Amino acid sequence: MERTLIIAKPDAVQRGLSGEILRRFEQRGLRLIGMKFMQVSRDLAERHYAEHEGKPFYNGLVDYITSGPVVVMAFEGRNAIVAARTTIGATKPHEAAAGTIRGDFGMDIGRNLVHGSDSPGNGEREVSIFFNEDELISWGRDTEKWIFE
Ligand code: D4T
Repeated sequence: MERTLIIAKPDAVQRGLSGEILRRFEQRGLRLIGMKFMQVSRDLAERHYAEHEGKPFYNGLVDYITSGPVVVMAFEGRNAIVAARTTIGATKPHEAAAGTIRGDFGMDIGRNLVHGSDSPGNGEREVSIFFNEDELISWGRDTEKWIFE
């Protein structure tokens, strides 16, 4: 079982796409275990993007994620990391396949709409920095057997 942190970034919220983004992951079959609308602080952004510190785009990345409210979602499921990343599409939206979120709604790497954890380890780490354990709900989905064999 994997966990992934999904963020509908400030541009997605500003453009009224947070519901569309949630819909795509739900419809894919990922199980929602936590969600909140929040303003990311600089400190939280720096912890989230720690692996990019020192890269030329790091400051822009922190400025972007803190530039307005976001919708943060945690999903759980078998192969959740790869499933979420294929739903999101390539990092550069102008190269992302049509049918992915970035391929359908984005044009610019600095406005790539959505974040998804890139490994099971980062999924656990990121979910735990954005959510307290008591904000996550472990629940049984009645349709589970129609989604996973
Ligand atoms: P996130 O982490 O936002 O889901 O994006 P990706 O997983 O698709 O991409 P990433 O980790 O390689 O990069 C994180 C973030 O940095 C921005 N970025 C990246 C940028 O502005 N310029 C760049 O050259 C790169 C490589 C975009 C996504």
